[in-house]
Amino acid sequence: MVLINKAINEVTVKLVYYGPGLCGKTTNLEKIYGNPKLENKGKMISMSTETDRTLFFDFMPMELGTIGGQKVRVQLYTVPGQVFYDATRKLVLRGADGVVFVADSQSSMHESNTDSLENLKTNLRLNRIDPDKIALVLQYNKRDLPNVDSVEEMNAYLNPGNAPVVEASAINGTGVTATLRAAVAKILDNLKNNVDTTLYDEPELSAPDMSAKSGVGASSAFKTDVNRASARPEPVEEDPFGAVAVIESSDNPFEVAAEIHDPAAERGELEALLSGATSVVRALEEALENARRHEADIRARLS
Ligand SMILES: Nc1nc2c(ncn2[C@@H]2O[C@H](COP(=O)(O)OP(=O)(O)OP(=O)(O)O)[C@@H](O)[C@H]2O)c(=O)[nH]1
Ligand SMILES: [Mg+2]
Repeated sequence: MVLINKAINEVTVKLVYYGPGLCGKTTNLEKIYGNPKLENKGKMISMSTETDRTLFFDFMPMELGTIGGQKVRVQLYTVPGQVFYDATRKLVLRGADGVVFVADSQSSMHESNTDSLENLKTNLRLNRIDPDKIALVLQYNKRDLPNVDSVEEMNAYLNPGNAPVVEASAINGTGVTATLRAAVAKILDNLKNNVDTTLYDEPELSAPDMSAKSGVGASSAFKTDVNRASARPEPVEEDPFGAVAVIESSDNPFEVAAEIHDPAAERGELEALLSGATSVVRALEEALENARRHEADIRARLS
């Protein structure tokens, strides 16, 4: 849900990195976080297990500067890829304006990629977001590895809708900024064209059921790590927002959207945002309690 603050001429969009376990979602955010050319980033917050598997999500806010006369902020999220964290994935997708689907290019990951893309579509629908209209970019990651499928092969099974594709090796920083740039450009394009991504025939999602989170096990001791990326070597890519900045010289992409946002609507959006934030906090509290119960269980069994 794009949040437009007319008073300070600012728009905030939400971009979610989705994909199967270990495909490189968190690595993408870490590389963005560590890229000195991308300025005005907030702290990166990671909630992961001891083995760096994402437990809830990673989060990082960023300012992208002024585009088309509006200040643009983007909130970046990753979902946990492990299948049993579906409730969290659903929650993180709430109000998303764009998705980067990170696919693992290794041939052996074909089925995991397909399953995850199907899961993305289901969870978008459950959030009343039209999978065919939301800004979607595919990143074919891990191109540095042997035994990867060709781009054509991957397009054949993942990309019938012809979404933009970026080849990447996130671990080396390659393609990371290009992916972010493509996704932001897609979101701004949707905004400019006033695309309504709501699925009206889908019922409202009820309160989140976090019971599916009981996959937290003995090796999953909890770790909330702000700035997990800060010690890693950083990629440097040229002119990170070159392509997005092009929009600056074209028509104001926010003209239509700005017109239809009166103060009452803005208040409504803020209230929706607050309610989303509240349910995330509640869900996290519940999940933390679950994890603590699990931990105690395992300790009791060990002693
Ligand atoms: N060779 C190679 N390894 C990568 C690449 N991107 C990420 N990795 C590695 O893959 C592993 C998983 O990366 P993460 O970024 O934690 O994966 P994730 O998608 O966040 O995983 P979950 O949080 O469990 O869903 C790590 O060891 C990364 O270093 C890449 O482009 N090439
Ligand atoms: Mg992760």
